[in-house]
This record gives sequence, structure tokens and C-alpha cells, in this order.
Amino acid sequence: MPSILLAIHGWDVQPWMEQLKKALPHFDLIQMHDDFSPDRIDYAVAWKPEAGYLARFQNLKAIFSLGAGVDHIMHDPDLPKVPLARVVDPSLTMQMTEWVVLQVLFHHRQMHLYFEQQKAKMWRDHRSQPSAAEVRVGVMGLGVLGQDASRVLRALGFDVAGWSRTAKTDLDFPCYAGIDGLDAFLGRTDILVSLLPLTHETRGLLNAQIFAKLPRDGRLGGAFLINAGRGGLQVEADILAALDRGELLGASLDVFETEPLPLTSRLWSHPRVIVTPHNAAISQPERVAALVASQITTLESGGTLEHLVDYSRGY
Ligand code: NDP
Ligand code: OXD
Repeated sequence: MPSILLAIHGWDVQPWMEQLKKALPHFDLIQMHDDFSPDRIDYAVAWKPEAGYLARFQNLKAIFSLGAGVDHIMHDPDLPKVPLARVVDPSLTMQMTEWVVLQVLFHHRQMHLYFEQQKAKMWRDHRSQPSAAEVRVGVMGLGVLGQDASRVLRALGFDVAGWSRTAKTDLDFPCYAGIDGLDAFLGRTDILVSLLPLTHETRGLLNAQIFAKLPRDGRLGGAFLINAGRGGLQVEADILAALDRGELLGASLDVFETEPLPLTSRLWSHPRVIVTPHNAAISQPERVAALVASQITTLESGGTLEHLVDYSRGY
């Protein structure tokens, strides 16, 4: 009977155990604290495993990230180089699109201002509201999540462009690629949305130099940052400084350099920052366990895995 190890930190293991048992009734499910021989393990399902932990399983055939991102696994220098698959789930994608659209609309419709006014019982229409078509949204990362968010933002009428590592020729909106395309992309972006993976190339990318290149003369009167990729993409001190200088007029952040966001962070109380607790799109055990089960069943019957991570790219 093949064995699956649940290498899960920071999440409740029980729902994963229950759903995997349901989806793979003929597999042995093993938890980290169980007494077992490492040679027995065929597969690992993982969320934030400790560095070095997976190296002891000599007969591992594949690792399944329980999230769409894999930086929480890839950071391990001793990671066994077996196929690593990640989550691609239409329901998770839709959750992320909802979150991104909510944040874009929040800034587009100047909701900070109206929340403040409501507190003061003030009835005041500030200035004409630009139409979505007048607002330039720039989506960094045109993968599964970035493309879906772009699709819905475009359906709402926003003037969307995208940026990715490699050039895209099959998308029907302006796309920029690589470092060479970055300045032109930023120069036409009022609302910057980051849906990038965290890799050695993207770490710290959302920094002061980038914010300084965002236009201040757009119809919203300045630029906004929205990041749901990973906290390691952003330099939080630079975000706060850019907000203080007016280079950024607002920010929506779901991910942080340190999670949970420390109580001492000024981001918590900044009047122009929206903080959500890394829950823009959550992996649901009942859905993700079924996807993992289908991948394992395919592999066991001689097929190939989908949604594999490219170790050389880091995502
Ligand atoms: P994909 O792998 O499908 O897409 C990644 C995109 O980023 C691709 O378009 C890729 O370019 C681009 N990219 C990667 N490196 C670079 C670079 N150096 N410069 C420019 N572009 C780059 O990932 P997903 O869309 O599925 O997910 C994106 C991230 O979202 C995840 O890695 C995870 O960190 C985060 N996430 C956050 C969640 C949350 O709740 N906050 C939930 C789920 C995911 P190319 O197209 O050329 O390959
Ligand atoms: C993910 C996440 O990567 O939840 O799926 O952040």
C-alpha cells in the first residue's frame, strides 16, 4: 500500500487527513509525529515543511505543495529533486480574482475617503469619479492567477496591461516582459497588482525604485499598490515611505515580510493601507485533496503529473 506523508506546519492537519483518507482510501496516511520508517514514504503533501526535513525520504516519488506557491518548499537547500507539483484550482483562482477586484474597486472608488467621511457624518462628493476605462491597472505576473484577475478587470472596463518573465503573444491586452519591459509597464500603471511568485529574481522587487516610476498624473491622482503574491516581494519600509511621500496613495496587502504581521508594524494602523491576513485565496482541503488524489492516481497508473514546478525557474 503506497504511503503519503502529511508534512504540514501552521495549518490544522486534521481536515487534510480526513479529506485525503476520503480521496485515497487505499493509501497509508502518515503524520510527522507518527512512528514510521522514512523508506516507506512514497509521496509528501507539504505546507511550509522545515528545511532539510524532506531529504530523509529516500524513496519519495513526488511532492505536492498544498498551496499554489512553492517558495515555502523551494527555500530548502536539501530538497530532494523529485517532481514537485503545485495547486491549480479554479475555485482558488476565483477567490483570488474576487480579492484583487475588490481591492482595485476599493481604491478606484476612493473608499478610504468615504469611510473617513462616514465616520464624521460628512455628506460630500469630492470630485468626479473617473471611469474604469480611464484607470490603468498593471498586473505583475501573468500566470494562472494574474491572467484570470486581468480577464475580470478588463470585463469591468479597466485599462489593463500585464508584466511577466517571458513575452506573451497570445493575450489580447498590452503585455510587457522582463527587466527590459518593466519601466514602460510601470509608466502606464495607476494601480499596480502583484501576483508574482517569490523567487530569487522577484525578492524585494516591490521597492522604492519601482514606486518612484509609477505615474502621479493618472486619473486617480496617484498610484496604488496591491500585493497578494508573497510578502518577500515587498520592502515594507519602502511602502510606508512611499505612502508618506505621496508616491503611493494607498496599498492593499494580503502578504507580509513576516507573518503574522507584527503588532509593531505601522501598516496595521496606516489610514491608507488595507491589511488582510494572507487569506486572499485559501487552499480548501476538500478540493485540494481531491486534486492531489487525482494526480497520484494518474502517476500510479503510469501517467504524468500536471502543474509541475520548474526547479531552474523557481516557480
Ligand atoms: P504561475 O506560476 O501560474 O504564474 C507566475 C507568473 O509570474 C508568470 O506569469 C511568470 O512569468 C511571472 N513571473 C515569475 N517570475 C518572474 C520574474 N522574475 N519577472 C516577471 N514575471 C515573473 O503562478 P500563479 O499565478 O498560480 O500564482 C502566483 C503566486 O500567487 C503564487 O506563487 C503565490 O505566491 C501567490 N498566491 C497567494 C495566495 C494568497 O492567498 N495570497 C494564494 C495563492 C497563490 P511567465 O509567464 O513568463 O512564466
Ligand atoms: C498559496 C497560498 O500559495 O495560500 O496557495 O499562499
